Amino acid sequence: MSRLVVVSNRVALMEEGKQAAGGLAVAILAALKKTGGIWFGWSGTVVDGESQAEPTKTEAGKLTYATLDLGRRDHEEYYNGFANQTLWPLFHYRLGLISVNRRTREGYSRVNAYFADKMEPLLRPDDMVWVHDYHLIPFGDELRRRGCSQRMGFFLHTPFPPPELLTALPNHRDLIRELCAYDLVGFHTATDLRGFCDYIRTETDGTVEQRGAYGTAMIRAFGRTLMAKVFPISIDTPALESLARTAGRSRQAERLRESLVGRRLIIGVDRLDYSKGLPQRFAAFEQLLESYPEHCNRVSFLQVAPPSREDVPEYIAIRRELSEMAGRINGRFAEFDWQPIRYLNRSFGQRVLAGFYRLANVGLVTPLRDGMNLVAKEYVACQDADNPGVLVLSQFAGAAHEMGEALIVNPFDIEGVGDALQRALTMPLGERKERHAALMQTLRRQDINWWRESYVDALTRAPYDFPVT
Ligand code: ADQ
Repeated sequence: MSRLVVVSNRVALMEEGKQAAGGLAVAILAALKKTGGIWFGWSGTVVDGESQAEPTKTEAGKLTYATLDLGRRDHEEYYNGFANQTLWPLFHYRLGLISVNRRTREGYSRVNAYFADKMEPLLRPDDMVWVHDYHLIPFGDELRRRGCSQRMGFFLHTPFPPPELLTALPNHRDLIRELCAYDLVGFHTATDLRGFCDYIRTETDGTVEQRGAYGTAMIRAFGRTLMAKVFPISIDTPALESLARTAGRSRQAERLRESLVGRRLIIGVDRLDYSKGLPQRFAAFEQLLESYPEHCNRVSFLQVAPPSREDVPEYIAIRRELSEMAGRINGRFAEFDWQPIRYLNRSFGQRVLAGFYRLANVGLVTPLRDGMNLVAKEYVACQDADNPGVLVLSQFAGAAHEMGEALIVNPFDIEGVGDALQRALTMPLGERKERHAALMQTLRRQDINWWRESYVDALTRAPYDFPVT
């Protein structure tokens, strides 16, 4: 069995025996523990001056964590700059928010080359390399330039936009050429895969051969052959189901229940990010109270939104906008004993969140564009099957491709989302159970282990040998 080498922008460094932070980290650790290997990437620390000269290695059984501190300039140009102010908005279809400049693109290339320099001596000839996300698109190409011929796969956690949007990026061909250095490129949905294939067809002289009815393509471009395939990421369904059964009785969940004094609860949980559609969501809740005043003083909306990427101006702006909106809507509708929106800029542990999800009658997940959205899946897995809540889900979340039994909404249609909330709050038990059971069937069949195994299996056989699905 080949050793696995995982490369991601951030490494979730875990002490032996401690639980990893998120589902993805757990899945990656499970894969690494099986095959042995390395998890390589940024430590999360920014230092004055140059980036760290040699990686810090931490051994944990068969697994080695290799991390690097980034110098301030590298962090600013690679991470805050090109990754988060150019690629993130571009990949989320937000051309109006992209900032384009040569300095940050050079910084992005420089840091990817630096990572490759530090990774290359750690690689063995029969290793398999699995690179994650938009920060590291050029990483595989940089390794190839250093003579590495190992099997290399890439997985994109964000959407992949259609070529009409992607071509707004100067030198977009360079980025896609770099992406084609991998043997396998994975996407969350068929829409993302189509964006990539359309780009190859329209912007290069490469070819695309669709394999099977859905989800797999053989790409020949830039002198290489690679496989592109859909792997919808998921959650650790059984673990969350069992966690939620007891988490509903945790101290925090009890406090939340008591504070509601019999009122219904709508919940939203997101990183504070403009892709998550939070202003539209607040407006939709306001619309619910306006159009269906019977919910005034009967429903509370809990929105948990820990700040992220606080150095980026657009994130400062959206934080201000949301605080103002929450204040205005609460000022308009609140009673002396009822606050319509409970807006919290903090994060909670998985157990507490699971308890909150279980208490909530409605899970409101309305990104304007999202690669997958794991919160949608977590909310469903945490419900009580005998009395489940209803998921209201944006059609623009990758999760909507697999979760058609949710109430699917257009997040830009504020009145439509308001009506969907009304429908969710008044849905009969029989319909709620039916929808929940159907959603759970998918979540049990395609959980995070299925995702990881499908990817690693495909990478083992990429690019030529893959089954017709
Ligand atoms: P994110 O944009 O971060 O991920 P998401 O898929 O919802 O979005 O994952 C967020 C994770 O963080 C969830 O597991 C959630 O429970 C947790 N989380 C969110 N808010 C929290 C809070 N307040 N406290 C504690 N935990 C919180 C990116 C892409 C997504 C894609 C994932 C995985 O943008 O589209 O689904 O990667 O590929």
